Amino acid sequence: DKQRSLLLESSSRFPPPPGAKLSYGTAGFRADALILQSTVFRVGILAALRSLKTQSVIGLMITASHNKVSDNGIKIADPCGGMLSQDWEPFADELANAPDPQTLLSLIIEFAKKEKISFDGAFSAEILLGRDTRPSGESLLEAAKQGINSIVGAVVHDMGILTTPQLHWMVRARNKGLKATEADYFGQLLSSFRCIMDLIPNERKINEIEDRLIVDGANGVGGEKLEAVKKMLSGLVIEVLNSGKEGGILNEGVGADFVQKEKVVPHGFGSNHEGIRCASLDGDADRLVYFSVPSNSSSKIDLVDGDKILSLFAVFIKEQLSILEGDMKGNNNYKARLGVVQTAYANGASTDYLKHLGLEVVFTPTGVKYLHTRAAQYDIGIYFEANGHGTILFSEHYLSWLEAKNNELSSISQGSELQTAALRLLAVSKLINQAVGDALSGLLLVEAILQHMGWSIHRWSELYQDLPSRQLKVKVVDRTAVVTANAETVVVRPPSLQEAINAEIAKYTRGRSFIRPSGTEDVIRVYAEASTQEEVDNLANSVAELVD
Ligand code: 16G
Ligand code: ZN
Repeated sequence: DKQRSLLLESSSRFPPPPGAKLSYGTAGFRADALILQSTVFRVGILAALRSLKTQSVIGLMITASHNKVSDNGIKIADPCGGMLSQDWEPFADELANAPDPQTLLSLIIEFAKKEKISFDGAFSAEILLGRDTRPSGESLLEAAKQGINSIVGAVVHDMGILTTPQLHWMVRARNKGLKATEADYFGQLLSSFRCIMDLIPNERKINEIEDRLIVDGANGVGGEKLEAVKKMLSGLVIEVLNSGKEGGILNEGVGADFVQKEKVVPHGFGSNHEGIRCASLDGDADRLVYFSVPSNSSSKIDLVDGDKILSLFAVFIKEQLSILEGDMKGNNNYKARLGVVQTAYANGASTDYLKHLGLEVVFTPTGVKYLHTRAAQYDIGIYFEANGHGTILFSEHYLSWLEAKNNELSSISQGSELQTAALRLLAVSKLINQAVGDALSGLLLVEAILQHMGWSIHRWSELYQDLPSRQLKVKVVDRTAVVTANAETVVVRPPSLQEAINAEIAKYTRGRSFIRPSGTEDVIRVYAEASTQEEVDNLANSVAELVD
């Protein structure tokens, strides 16, 4: 029939690269852009199928995040704005690796049957497409469109150049029946930011805080979008460096991944920025870290990573909850379940600090899909990876309670501390992206909270002292030989490797170390922590030797 011949005809125009084996991985397909045409075309088909299956709008983002500019990648945003449901990943792999159009067609037919996807035209697939600033994005976007259009009746909206979180936000908004343009996104961020700023208690307004922020845009889409936000913003002065307009190369010596891993200033920053609050975004603006340049410094920075952003958010949320729950007037009372989600990469000092605040801290494996799912189990779930990806999730149930509480309070005690706390929490839920970690919304929330607390970046950084840590990677032939458990903290295969690691750890004060297979590269990653830099370097090296 028509559908079959359309699929056969269009896929013959996108032959897969010979010899390449692609895998959907932690965050979609990622590879050298030159070999991605066929993969992106096929993910276009997949997205249309996903839309038919869920009867919802689906997102497709073309980006390779913090990887080099010659790479690219593609990932799917599910109806709620989150990552593609994991049970579809194996099908994504099969599609990408099908050797010829006929095999591809059979896979699709078989899968559609299994998933009870109907092509009767009662519902038309609808896809939102976005891409980052990579030059290869333009032709890959075309390939994605052709993939989508090979499903009869599918509708595609090219949303242009976007940050990854913007695209996820739009998908979520569309499926909630809300307005979902970029202007709507900016509008929501700016009004909720303004709301938190306007609710800062007067006595806190005399503060030590410098109102200037300098942001490293990684020469990517985040810098570009921040320039747009900046123009509409009051109460905060932002200067964007590495916006991409000065001709710098995407992610090269710049960006959140570079800054967090190397702990040195990004290109374009130096001694003239001593003591000033600085932030860095990654290439698609879903990661955010802060830093400051100490005086005297070589190029070393004082890093304020995802763990510390998480801690700042937790302190603020907790403050609002204790105001709100400390003196419950009226009869509609409820105690929020607040939870914090980290990975094994979280600095041990951050976990201690959070537990000390009385918070429930849980761990998941690396990768947004795991953290996000876990955080969604709380009324308010805060998750962050040390690398700066994270957000705060509010349950629908809690938000309706909060709305009702706010209405009740506004009639009995308009403008009270209690009502103000409710309003702040509601504003946070609108400012911080509910679909995925978002550097732009995260940055505005950090800025609003620092102003609220009257804290400088130094005060913030001193919440706790990071334990010295070290990350190494070991190239291996087969990374799947290493299998871990307990949120990647224990090696279960090869046998007895964990005992050997334990024996090394036991030699150090506050020693901690784990290994895990990377989800994005052919390497085993090693992480270690100990009380001094010298000790931690030794620990990391000896654990790496055990892997080799
Ligand atoms: C991906 C993940 C990120 C994770 C990183 C780990 C998403 C959207 N991104 O970039 O969360 O930290 O992979 O990489 O899930 P690795 O497995 O190579 O260490
Ligand atoms: Zn990213």
